[in-house]
Amino acid sequence: MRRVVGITLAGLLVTLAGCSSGLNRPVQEVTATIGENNVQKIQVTAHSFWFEPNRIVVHAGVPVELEIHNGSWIVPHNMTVNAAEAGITVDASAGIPARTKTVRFTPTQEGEYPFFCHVDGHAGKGMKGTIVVVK
Ligand SMILES: [Cu+2]
Repeated sequence: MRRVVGITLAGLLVTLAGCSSGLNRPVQEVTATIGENNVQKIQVTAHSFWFEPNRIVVHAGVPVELEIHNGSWIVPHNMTVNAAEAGITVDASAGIPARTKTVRFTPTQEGEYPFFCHVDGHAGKGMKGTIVVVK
């Protein structure tokens, strides 16, 4: 009986971890809409191991409010953007139990800037994406 429970628990943990690969996933693009208060709001879910969406289009010169939600109950995730030249510096960890983190920045320069999860080898498993700054 104990063995059956152990096996069931292991199966449950694997299911909860969502150990599906984020590699070769299709591009899912979302364009921010500018709200009444002149803020572009975007929500991103960090799954194990991919971001949804993985391509985020924002407008230059308009503040961005980015809400990162961890879609996993047991795997901590993060979103990092190192694009200080474009006004985008993000290092937001969405852990457990604080699974949602909101960050704000104002992109200043058009271009494409990569983002990734810096936890363990998650980026290599597919936790990567692109912030596209347009006029
Ligand atoms: Cu991660």
